[in-house]
Amino acid sequence: EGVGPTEYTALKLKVKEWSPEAQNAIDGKIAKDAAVYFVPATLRPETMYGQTCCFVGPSIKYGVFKASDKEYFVCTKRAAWNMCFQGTFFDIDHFPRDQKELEPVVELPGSAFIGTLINAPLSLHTEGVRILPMETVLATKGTGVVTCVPSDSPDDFATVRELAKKAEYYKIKKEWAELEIIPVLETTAYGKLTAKHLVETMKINSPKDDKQLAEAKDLAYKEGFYNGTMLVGEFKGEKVQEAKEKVRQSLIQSGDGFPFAD
Ligand code: A2H
Repeated sequence: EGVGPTEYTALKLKVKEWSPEAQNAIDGKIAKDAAVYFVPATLRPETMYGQTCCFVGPSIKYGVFKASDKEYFVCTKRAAWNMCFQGTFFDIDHFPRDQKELEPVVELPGSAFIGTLINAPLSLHTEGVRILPMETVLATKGTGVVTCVPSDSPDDFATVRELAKKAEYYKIKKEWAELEIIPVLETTAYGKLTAKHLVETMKINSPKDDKQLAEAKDLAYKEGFYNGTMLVGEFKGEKVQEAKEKVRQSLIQSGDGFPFAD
């Protein structure tokens, strides 16, 4: 961050079952044999084994964009525009000259997607995970979609804890926010559930404690990267420093992910 673009890994989370509101809006607008994906951007590809849900900003506007003949992506228009220049949308009918010309087949606020069931690549929750709301998602960063790894991201841990506590208020089923938190990597300082450890010991009470969460995020990132060892997956037993790029390449190779610069 700071100098030059951020090199993210974008992940393709395939829709298995739409929320009723999204289903209504999308009916008849997408070919029956096409797949639709939510595409979160992450800096921690090595943690994707621990995904338990995927966040959207409830009041952020999202588009469903045609990426190729058989594939549509859900993200912000800003991100779709960037993808046009990064070779990701390889089969668009019209190359747009500006963001106005880039037309989604459907446009909806994040709130419409809440409850949608998706398949998260590498996640040990193979039964699928849900789209859930996160108030602190920024429309101006990444793709506007954030995959949730509560074992290693303090923001994600604080958010799922809040969602489970106030499920009714957030209009979600409690169990959607209570999928088991899976240990993905172990660090010397914080053990197997880094985010839980930091949020609890730093007494972070809410996803809106942004100062403390920024500090926790920094600690988690550094400790994970320099002193982390993988507990699961293809690179189990390897140092995070080595596994990080290997998981990224593996995701890109399998077609479950692609590079995304912001
Ligand atoms: B990371 P940076 Cl396990 N709004 O992925 C808010 N947050 C966003 C976002 C947006 N529009 N787009 C991406 N992000 C999150 C995993 C992860 C992440 C872990 C631990 C830390 C972590 C699972 N969530 O991020 O500001 C995404 O969450 C802390 C570095 O560009 C993305 O990586 O540095 C990260 O923020 C990008 O943050």
